[in-house]
Amino acid sequence: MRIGPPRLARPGLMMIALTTSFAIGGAASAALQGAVVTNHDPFAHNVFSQTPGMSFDLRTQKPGHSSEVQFDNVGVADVQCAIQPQMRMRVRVIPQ
Ligand SMILES: [Cu+2]
Repeated sequence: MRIGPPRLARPGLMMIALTTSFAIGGAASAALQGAVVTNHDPFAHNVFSQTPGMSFDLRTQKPGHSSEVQFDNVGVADVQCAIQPQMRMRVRVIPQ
């Protein structure tokens, strides 16, 4: 798993917006290439996954900040926020 600042959006790159919709649990699909996670809330988030083979930790993301996660494996990652544990979602990583 590689994490870094987002580069230019490109085809196959999933955009995940952190908003209250994340809080009710949801699912998203990301191409194997990865996803850009942007915090659209007025407070911080810390999104992570401990799913084996797909784990990552974006650490504290302030409002308006974006990070890119690049996945090395296909599968389903259980994603959660360390600051608001009720925020959960699943990201299905598919071959591009
Ligand atoms: Cu959060």
